[in-house]
Amino acid sequence: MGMTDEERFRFDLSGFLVRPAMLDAGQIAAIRDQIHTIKHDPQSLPPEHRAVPSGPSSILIDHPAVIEVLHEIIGPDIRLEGSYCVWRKQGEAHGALHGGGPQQADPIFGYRVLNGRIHAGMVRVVFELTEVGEEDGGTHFVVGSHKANFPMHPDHLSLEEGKRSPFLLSYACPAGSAVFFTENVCHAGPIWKKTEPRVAVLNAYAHLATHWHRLSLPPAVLAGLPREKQAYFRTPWVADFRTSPATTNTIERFVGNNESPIDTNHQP
Ligand SMILES: O=C(O)CCC(=O)C(=O)O
Ligand SMILES: [Fe+2]
Repeated sequence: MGMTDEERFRFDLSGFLVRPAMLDAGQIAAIRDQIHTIKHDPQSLPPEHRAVPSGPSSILIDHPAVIEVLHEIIGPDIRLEGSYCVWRKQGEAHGALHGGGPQQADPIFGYRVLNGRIHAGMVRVVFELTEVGEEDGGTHFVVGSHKANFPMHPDHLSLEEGKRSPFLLSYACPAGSAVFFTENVCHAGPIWKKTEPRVAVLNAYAHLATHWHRLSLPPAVLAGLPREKQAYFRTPWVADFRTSPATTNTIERFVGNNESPIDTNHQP
């Protein structure tokens, strides 16, 4: 169980890792269907299914082969900060290269390895629901930049053919694969080149004690999730010293009580 030595080596060296073919054909089809409806006819869905990660896509929240990697690269206590999906047509893009370099010092994004353990800040997991070829325009990474000590050099920030950094790499994978990357690696969602749209769910996980994205999940979607999946959206704290011994913010504790996953003090 857990990451293989090769996966750990690869993720540490490059800043990203692909676990191929983690979903079966039925799961892929159901999530693709949901995303198609979210993007083209959301009103036909019940309110609790109008955004990911709900309904068919809720299996992605706590997929065991994803969680085991996140526990090794973030730590045993994690939250899901945000989730979105794309139905990216040929010619569309997410945008330019971003991240990398001095962000390394930031506690939210920083990437450290100490005592034989990886401590990554925010980690994005892309579930590819379309087959992706190396040249198709999947997510691209300036490998190693998650550990860079100097600002990203402009010579390495182009997505233009012929001007790309030799360190800019992507991946090929079948539909149903998970792509993990530290948000500290310089990355981009370049122009999608394939005629078949890129369909994907992108989840951002972080340490239980940190909080970057303000929760944007519609309340009906959150309310519609089973308690053990809502637990991944629990409020960001680790220990409550009002009790003795201190209470820890575990998934088991959350599942066993009625607490809202939303910090009601901070709602607009
Ligand atoms: O669309 C992509 O491939 C990359 C998305 C991205 O940059 C992100 O979600 O942080
Ligand atoms: Fe990004």
